[in-house]
Amino acid sequence: MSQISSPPTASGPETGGYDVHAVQEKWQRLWTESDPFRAGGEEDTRPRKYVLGMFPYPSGDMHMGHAENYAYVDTVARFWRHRGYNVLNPIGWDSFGLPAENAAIQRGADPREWTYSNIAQQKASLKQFGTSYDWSRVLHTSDPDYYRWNQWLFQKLYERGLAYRKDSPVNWCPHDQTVLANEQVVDGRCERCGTEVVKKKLTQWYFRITDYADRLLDDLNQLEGFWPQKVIRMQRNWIGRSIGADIDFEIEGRAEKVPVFSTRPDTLHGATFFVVAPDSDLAAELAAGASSAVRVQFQDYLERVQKTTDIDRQSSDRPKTGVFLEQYAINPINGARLPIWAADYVLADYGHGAVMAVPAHDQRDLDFARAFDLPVKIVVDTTAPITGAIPVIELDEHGAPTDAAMDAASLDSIDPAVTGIALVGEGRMINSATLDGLSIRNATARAIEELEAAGTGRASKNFRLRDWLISRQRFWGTPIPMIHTEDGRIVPVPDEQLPLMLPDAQGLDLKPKGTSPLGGAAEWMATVDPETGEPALRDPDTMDTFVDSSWYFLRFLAPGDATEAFSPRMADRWAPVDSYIGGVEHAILHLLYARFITKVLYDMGLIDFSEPFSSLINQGMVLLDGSKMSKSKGNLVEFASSMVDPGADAVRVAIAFAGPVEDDINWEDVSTTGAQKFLARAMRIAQDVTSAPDVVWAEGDTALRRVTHRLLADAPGLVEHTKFNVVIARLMELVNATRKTIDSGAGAADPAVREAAEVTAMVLDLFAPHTAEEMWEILGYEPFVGLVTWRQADPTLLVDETVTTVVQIDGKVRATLTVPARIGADELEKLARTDERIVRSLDGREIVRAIVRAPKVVSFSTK
Ligand code: ANZ
Repeated sequence: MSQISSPPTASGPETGGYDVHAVQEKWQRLWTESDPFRAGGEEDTRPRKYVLGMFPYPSGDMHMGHAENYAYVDTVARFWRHRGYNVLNPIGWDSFGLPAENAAIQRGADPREWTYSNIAQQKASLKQFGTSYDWSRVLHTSDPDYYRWNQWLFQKLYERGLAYRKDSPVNWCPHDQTVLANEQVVDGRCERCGTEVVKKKLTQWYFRITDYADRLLDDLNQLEGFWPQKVIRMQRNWIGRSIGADIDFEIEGRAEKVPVFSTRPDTLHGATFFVVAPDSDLAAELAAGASSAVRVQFQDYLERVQKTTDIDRQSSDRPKTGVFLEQYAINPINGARLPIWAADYVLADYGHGAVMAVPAHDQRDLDFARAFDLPVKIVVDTTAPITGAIPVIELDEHGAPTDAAMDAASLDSIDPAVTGIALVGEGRMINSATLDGLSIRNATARAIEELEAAGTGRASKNFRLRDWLISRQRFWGTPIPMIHTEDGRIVPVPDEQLPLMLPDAQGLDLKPKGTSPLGGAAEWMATVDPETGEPALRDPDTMDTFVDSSWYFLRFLAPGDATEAFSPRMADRWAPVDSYIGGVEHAILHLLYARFITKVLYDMGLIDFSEPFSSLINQGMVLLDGSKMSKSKGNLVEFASSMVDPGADAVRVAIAFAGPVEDDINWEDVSTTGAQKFLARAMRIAQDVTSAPDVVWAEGDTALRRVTHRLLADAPGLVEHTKFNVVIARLMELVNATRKTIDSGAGAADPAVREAAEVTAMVLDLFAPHTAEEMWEILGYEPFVGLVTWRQADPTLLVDETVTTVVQIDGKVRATLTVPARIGADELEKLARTDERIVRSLDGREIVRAIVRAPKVVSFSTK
């Protein structure tokens, strides 16, 4: 028996003399020296798996939330290696972006130095954690040889008409002094700093992601079952496809018609007023034609609206506000004159920024109508859905039902004007001329037909998804590779001049001020028009870092490649990513952008798949004091320091054991002490084994062998379903069973003990690789256990030893028997017939038929 002779270390007596830090150091050194986890090259014929964790920001404050992510990624990567796959598991840094830049400004440092020193620190922590990355493929998005290809991508999108510039109201963070994408506005506030976001009109670069809206939505079907349902639902909602019609309204005294988008063209006869977004061009034009009092009122209102977030504007519990613009729209279907209002519940950048208001059947319109005493006209009888009489309602001069009519009709009890509740349910059309009597669905189709025939409308669809605003007025990002010529053209920087590198940050004022700091780099800004040679200016903006992360998984396939962004041949070999692992906070933005760019690359013929991530795992958050760990909240356990005392393996085991992957973990509840004890127990088992290595597997059917082989058989399914906590519980069970066998008669020489110890080491490698490697060596093998192929479970050891048999007489259960699982039918029938309870129940009756389904059921029929 080999025993560690050194005295217990600082880790405490519970570790039983297992010097975790020495073991950790040793294996990290050996891994660095022999690089065993590098992905196999072209000669490698094993099947391939691409396992990827969402790459980190080098913001300098990695905490247990990060640790959790890297632990899980490593478990998955190690698992597939054991399963005989050639695994690609790379790591890189998403190293451009606001957090690094803001931190750099606060500390008066160069964002470059600050970023790269954080990367070095994070790299060291990840190595300390025992992660099995392919370290030969590290990339940083802030390296010119990476962002050069962002510039290439931008120009490819530009060539395809998918990158364009537009003047538009954008979300503006007054604190960070930068534009934010819709996705970066959370509850009306800047995702980064929490400042309330305002609207500002600016000329910006956009990617035309809306061209891909249908495909981004439809292709989610392919991901069903492979991505978390919640993420698929969030993506669907975000894209938000609405089917309906565009309907053209004439406006009195105005030449051009105004289209509105409606999902309910069937309710066209129920429109009683017309609403425009106060911040739309149309509203300004209409207000200009109103009386001076209204013009002043409108201007006041507009100023207030501009300070209100879209979220607040759409919230239903806010009182409705608006201004009557003293103008009228004409309903194309019946010529009704509809007063035009400006109201903030209509948004300028959805649909056409104007709506036909149908208060009887739309809650927002009803709230507004009730606030300003506008008529409500019911056009769907929801009391008589599909069958029943169709009441005809008498209308007053405003087109609203008369009181008498309302009293007479069965609708009076649910009149929205009285109840305040819009009628949104199924029903039959009324008060709608040619549509009367139709169901909503048929009326919708008929209304669209009529509008199309009259040339005043057409079927259409709308998306909630907006084009992707990609320009940022910040320094630390990819310079946009475009040139603004003196005569107003915008042309790409010639390819041979790429990468267009960032200038030195020295001497530049990086503080946010609404224009890009690059604009202040006079020398850098000055260039020439590539066509005429005349002086020209560079574009001073940089790209949103979501551009960087939209395709990085392809760059890992050949990160040093100086001739192309990625190798289509390598993409063919490795991509798409088989298993993508990261936080649910990226459920919308990052995943949507990566899906979009993947589809563009597919359309360019560069790749033959159109979804980047075949399966997605979202881990839960790590909480401390009830909320997500974060530096600003001061509830942080630092990644690096968490490992100092218990060692990396104990932290990893404690995390994986804390609960299901997708659940949040309360760090207060996580015990590294328990994990330390468990690892020390496992280690002691390896030390206690006395039989020689490489003996054939143990033989016979023993309790210990059953536990060992159950683990071998079950762990793959458990890992694939990310039930890591269950695997650890099963490992603990195995370690305990082994200890019991060692301490009992058979003792440490029992081959079943060696077998159990070897399986423990191999499975433990998924969570505690240093301990596992050390055990493997103690058991007499060459490194690395990380490369050992999964052993096959012996099927004869997997069947339950006993099972329960149900015995029925004439369909009624009369007894249950505990029988050997492999019992034969004849033997089982004999047991059942002679069972005391059965004999008693039969009470002398004759059995005419016996059906035996061994080992579960015996069924007797009597006369
Ligand atoms: C008339 C109508 C009657 C409507 C009815 C609904 C119910 P989703 O489903 O979100 O696409 N709408 C159109 N443009 C708008 C804008 N810029 N701001 C606010 N609301 C706008 O919603 C589409 C519906 O929202 C459209 O259908 C329109 O109101 C309104 F019984 O038209 B509907």
